[in-house]
Amino acid sequence: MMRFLRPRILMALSSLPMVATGLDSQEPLRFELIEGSRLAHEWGETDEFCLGGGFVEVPIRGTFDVNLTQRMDSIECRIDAIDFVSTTGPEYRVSGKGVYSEERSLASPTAEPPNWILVEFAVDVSGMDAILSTEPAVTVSAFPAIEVGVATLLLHRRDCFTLGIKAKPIQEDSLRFFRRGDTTGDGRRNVTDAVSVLLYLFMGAEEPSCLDSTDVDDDGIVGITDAIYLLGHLFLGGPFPPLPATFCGLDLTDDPLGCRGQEGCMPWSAEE
Ligand SMILES: [Ca+2]
Ligand SMILES: [Ca+2]
Repeated sequence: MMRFLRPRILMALSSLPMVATGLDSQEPLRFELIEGSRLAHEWGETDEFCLGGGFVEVPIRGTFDVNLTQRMDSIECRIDAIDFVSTTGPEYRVSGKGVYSEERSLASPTAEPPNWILVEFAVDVSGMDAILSTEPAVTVSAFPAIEVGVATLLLHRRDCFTLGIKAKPIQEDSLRFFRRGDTTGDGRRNVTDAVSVLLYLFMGAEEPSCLDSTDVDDDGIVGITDAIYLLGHLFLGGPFPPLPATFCGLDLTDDPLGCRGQEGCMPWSAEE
């Protein structure tokens, strides 16, 4: 394959295009609650927690922002600007912020991801002065379709709240997880990906939806070196592309390239 490509590479060297378009990777993602999100309030008449009093569960709607930070072996999500309000029944408002992180060992990047995420919400329920916390860790369904159950006890009021939310990003294409080198976004890294880089650079092919994945050598520029790097890895025993490569992740380096996401590419998704 290298032999086949070399003449075209040489021909094209004199007109190396550089691509510098994309999205601001620091921009928070806005999520909205979807059907099924609820706030349950239970209270007690005696000194026993939440017993003998009442119970009301109300559907809620609202939004929150998530700032994603990926490190070498973890993804941290800072939740901010929580604004939930009940849609029927008693008026409850929930605001606050929180953080959760998901960790994975680089020693076994293709292992199943952990099924728990530690969540800490500090939430005020209007007039109730409540703090909701998920400590200890709670289980969370597949990220980023967040599904969290949060329970708390307010000892002095004998009140209990349970916050159950399901959320999705408002803009589906705002997710920017990718596998570096899988330029076609099909979950596999092979010669087709190298060819697609060349077709984009030299044959006027459509811009890939994720330029970060096309920047195989992670130098911040989409160029012919990216195709060469990938071919070297595939056929000459060259190194893996820089993270995220063997699983879906975020760009760890600051560059002007963007990524409009890759279908089915959630954090830690291993290669198919
Ligand atoms: Ca591919
Ligand atoms: Ca590059």
